Amino acid sequence: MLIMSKHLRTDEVYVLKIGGSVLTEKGKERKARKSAIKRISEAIALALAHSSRKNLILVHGAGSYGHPQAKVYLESGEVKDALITHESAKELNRMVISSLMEFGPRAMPIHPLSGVVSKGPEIKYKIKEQIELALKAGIIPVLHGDVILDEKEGFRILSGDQLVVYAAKELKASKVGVGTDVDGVLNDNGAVIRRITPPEADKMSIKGSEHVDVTGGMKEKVYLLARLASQHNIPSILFNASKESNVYKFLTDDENLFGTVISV
Ligand code: IP8
Repeated sequence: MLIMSKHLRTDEVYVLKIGGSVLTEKGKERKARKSAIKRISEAIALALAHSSRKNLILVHGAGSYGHPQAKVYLESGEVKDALITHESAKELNRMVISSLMEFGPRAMPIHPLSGVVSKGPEIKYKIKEQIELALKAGIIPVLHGDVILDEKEGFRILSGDQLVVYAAKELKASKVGVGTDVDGVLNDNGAVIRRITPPEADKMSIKGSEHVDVTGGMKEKVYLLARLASQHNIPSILFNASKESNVYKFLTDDENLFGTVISV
């Protein structure tokens, strides 16, 4: 656990997303995996302490605290259902933050509903300064998949993956990690593809999730991360955050972290 990379630089910005399938039971409604939340918070605390890494932006998915509720909203179009989705996603966010604080790191929420809007095809993010100032103050900003106000349609869904791409781009991240409950992107034989370049990503057929997933699952992740690599030269790694020590490995630049790297 204490082995650190020789190349570690502490001023770089890392963006880490933990998927809702890791933090919650996705087949149920509002069911958290408390032990996973605790394990990941502890891994983050240890990695930050061991590496003196300062700039971590954490994003989490909504899992069973967002997808079933968002599906209800998308079917009903009722404002009430959109707000229930938001409240529910916030509940998971609160659990993540409390758990992090118990292990030491200071963490604060940034709720997309309060700082991101959608206008036509464009998403307008007004959260850059909050993220920057939080990092400057030594606080981990914790963002999450949410509903956001839309100019025409009332609300729309903003995924944690979109937030990852935004934050990585705006804060010039040097590394992005996306932890899910699988070992990486799988090929048709179920084996992990170790590296995907943007042109390869465009040609791939990727299987979807077996649970309710209103934001596109693995396919959308690969698409978004491939664009992050091709347009901004920011590499990412998709790895299994349900496995002990992978989050720690990501944050401490352990070269043995197994997963799918998406890079140019
Ligand atoms: O879990 C989804 O975010 P994701 C957000 O990152 C909602 O895909 C509200 C379903």
